[in-house]
Amino acid sequence: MKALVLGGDGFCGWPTVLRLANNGMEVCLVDNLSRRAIDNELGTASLTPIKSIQERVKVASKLFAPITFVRLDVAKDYAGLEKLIRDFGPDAIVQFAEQRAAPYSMIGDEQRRYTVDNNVTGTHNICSAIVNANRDIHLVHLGTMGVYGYTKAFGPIPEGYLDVTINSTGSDASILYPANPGSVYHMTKCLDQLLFQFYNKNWGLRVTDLHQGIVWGVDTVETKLDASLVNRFDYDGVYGTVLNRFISQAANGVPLTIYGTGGQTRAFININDTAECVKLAIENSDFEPDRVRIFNQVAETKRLSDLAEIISNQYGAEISYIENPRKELAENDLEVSNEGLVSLGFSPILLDETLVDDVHTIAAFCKGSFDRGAVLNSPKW
Ligand code: NAD
Ligand code: USQ
Repeated sequence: MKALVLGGDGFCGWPTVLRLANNGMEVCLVDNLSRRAIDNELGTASLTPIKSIQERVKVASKLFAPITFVRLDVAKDYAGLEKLIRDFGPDAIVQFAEQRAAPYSMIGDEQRRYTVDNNVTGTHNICSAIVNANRDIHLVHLGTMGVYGYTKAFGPIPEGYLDVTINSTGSDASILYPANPGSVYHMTKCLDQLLFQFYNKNWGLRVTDLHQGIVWGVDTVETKLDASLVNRFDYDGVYGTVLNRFISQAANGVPLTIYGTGGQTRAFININDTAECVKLAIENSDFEPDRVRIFNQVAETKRLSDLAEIISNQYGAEISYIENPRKELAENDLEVSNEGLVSLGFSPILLDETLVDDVHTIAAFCKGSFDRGAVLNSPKW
């Protein structure tokens, strides 16, 4: 099988490229390296010493199968994208190439507009290019659990669609779960969903939208095989996600930064499982595209105060409660179905002390790169 991985230089994309190549797929990695440029703009960097994309691809191609790299902006170079799809002829396209930090998207008007332009136009360009080049291509998109929102909810969160009964007529319907984004970034993922609904309805586009939870961890089976393959590890207040932040804070003697009460409950997934679930989605491309296939890509849910407690108990770290820079509920419940991916063979890795310990070891090993000034640099909204 041939897979075109867009955004393949990023935190989730790189380990996925390696997983697909390690499983016999021919992979073409596309990236415009904007994430590395944003590191420079923010004055932050991955805690781990990531190699250039050229070095990464060279080493991975020797270890697995040849991987090609194309530097291309999915949002700005439509002609290049369509030509690449025609020339490479992928069976599947994986879309990771979006600006993915909620805090970044809320810094100011420049970042709000960039996030919308980059994410929505990029995703639309891909749909449009598939229609022109080959409608049999399976598009696998990395979406987010944040499209559902974190309210008191209508009960357990189903996989994308909500079964309802219309009061006025008594008739039943299955509707796209009402979108309820908490940031401009999350809003772009809600808009992506509408693009997929239309392209599926009009052209029968075969789309799998993976509503992923917060990813944690750094190494995967493949990245461990050579130091040049090391994955990026964000820990700053803009791109660092909560569990990786807590672990790196514990490794560097910084109190764990709980925003607000810590009563927020979120869904989590380990980085190994991100790669595995995308592989499963591609390997199971043969479904009836009568509607967009939506899976919740999550392993488990955790309340943030419980998460901090686990890390604190394990490493003796202090916990500090900080005024929440975000507009979100002080507490929410979250029950999520992940039965779609489980039915394809997904066996979730659960938060486990040995795995957390591995990440902690890496974070401690990279101590020299930890910048305390980057811990509390989140914008407020
Ligand atoms: P990342 O920022 O590390 O990687 C994204 C990659 O896409 C970067 O290498 C960037 O340079 C590239 N990119 C961005 N815009 C591009 C464009 N227009 N053209 C070409 N390349 C472009 O982010 P990540 O953590 O790997 O996330 C990947 C995807 O997974 C995102 O869409 C994100 O919304 C989703 N996701 C991530 C998480 C998480 O916890 N990291 C959780 C849920 C969903
Ligand atoms: N939080 C803290 N302390 C911190 C950092 C965050 O308490 O130091 C809290 C936040 O207030 C929030 C929760 O932790 O309640 C999650 O924050 P996060 O930064 O880990 O995650 P989020 O902003 O939601 O975004 C991340 C990814 C995004 C993805 C999303 C999945 O950056 O790409 O879409 O997780 S989800 O959250 O399920 O929507």
